Amino acid sequence: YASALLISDLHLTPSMPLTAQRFFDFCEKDAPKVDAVFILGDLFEYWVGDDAALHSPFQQEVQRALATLSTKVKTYYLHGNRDFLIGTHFLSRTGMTLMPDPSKITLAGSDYVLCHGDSLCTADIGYQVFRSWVRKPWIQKLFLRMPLQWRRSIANHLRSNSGVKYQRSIKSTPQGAHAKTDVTVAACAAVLREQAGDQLIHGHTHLPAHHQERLQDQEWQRWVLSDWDLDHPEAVRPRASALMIDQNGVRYTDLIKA
Ligand code: OKV
Ligand code: MN
Repeated sequence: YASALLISDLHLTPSMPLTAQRFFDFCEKDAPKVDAVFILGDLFEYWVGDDAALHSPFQQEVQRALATLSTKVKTYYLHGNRDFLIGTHFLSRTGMTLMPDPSKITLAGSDYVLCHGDSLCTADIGYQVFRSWVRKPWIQKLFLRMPLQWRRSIANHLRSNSGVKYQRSIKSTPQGAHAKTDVTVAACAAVLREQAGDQLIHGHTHLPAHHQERLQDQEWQRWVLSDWDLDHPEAVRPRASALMIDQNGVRYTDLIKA
């Protein structure tokens, strides 16, 4: 593709209407200007199965926006740590193509390795244990066979527990909340070596920045995507940006000003 927009971590939920509205505008106005759109996970705040979307007017609305967008540009999605249960039904209803995490793609003549980013946070042992369980296919099959109300209730329990843990880790980490939950240099080096790449793009950490990094004789560039939050302007400056890749290279585009 000659031009592409990459986004992640919108964490869409009906309780964040301004963020959702910015996404609908993105689908209508920003995204149709490029050849391909890549959603690198955590499009939704939670996902307990494609069948739940049938009962949610909000998820239906997001589905419709993506389906319309997919008729205009190529749309790709890879799983995040929250919406990893998005399955073939939702994908086919939106017209998005599922990419494995990680994936290497060529954009405007350069190769980029794309992933959500949670698999790179190898210092967060607690999360990696959680991840290794919920990503097991047999565990997912069991979960998806449960009645929808059970799944919602398990999800609500896990979500409220993880909030408590996250608040504690902020208080107990002197060098900042992100020390343990950021990606590690070793994990980035490993995924780039496996994929034979030297340009990495991911989300998840909500720390948008361009990094030039090295480990021994390996050197690479890394771009971190921003999360989206237009619904808490007093707590944190409203933010939403995308990464634009075209013949001019890679750049962040602020979707608040735009
Ligand atoms: C997603 C996270 C909640 C982090 C549960 C098996 C289990 C799937 C699930 C339930 C939760 C996704 C699907 C959600 C991510 C949280 C809290 C913390 C750190 C099982 C398979 F447990 F029954 F075996 N889940 N949901 N978290 O609400 O979207 O990533 S979720
Ligand atoms: Mn994430």
